[in-house]
Amino acid sequence: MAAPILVVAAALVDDLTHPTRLLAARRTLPAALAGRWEFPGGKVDDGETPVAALHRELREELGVTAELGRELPGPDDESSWPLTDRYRMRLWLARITAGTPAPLEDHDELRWLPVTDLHSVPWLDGDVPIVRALEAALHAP
Ligand code: 9L3
Ligand code: MG
Repeated sequence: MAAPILVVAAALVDDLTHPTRLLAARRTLPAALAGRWEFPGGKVDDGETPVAALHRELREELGVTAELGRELPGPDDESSWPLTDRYRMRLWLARITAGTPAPLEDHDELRWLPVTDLHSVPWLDGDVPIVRALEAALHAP
């Protein structure tokens, strides 16, 4: 089978050093994923770097510009997280530097979740382990 496609996403927080809130986005498609919540982002295009793809996705999906913080490394090659047979994902902490996030594409709701209450929405199955790792990373001294 072909190598999994790389997806990039952002853990958008209010403050990179002392985060108190995280932006979650509710998907509208495909039908199997509609209504589930995710870290906003998407597929890296051919010839595009992962970081450039993430900035593009944040502009297209939310209408924002962001500065990236550290990456939350996953267990796969190139520090990615397994999502499904078809997709793997890399995730960076990020903070909005311009724009007010709006659900412009592929989402119908955005919500700032307290970092102490990240499980109050139904995350995509693939994002759940990443949410857990993020919680651990944020609570680490
Ligand atoms: N996906 C999972 N978690 C995420 C993101 C951004 C994406 N946080 C999955 C859903 C899709 C695939 O990756 O099956 C491609 O994402 P998109 O390009 O449809 O956003
Ligand atoms: Mg997307």
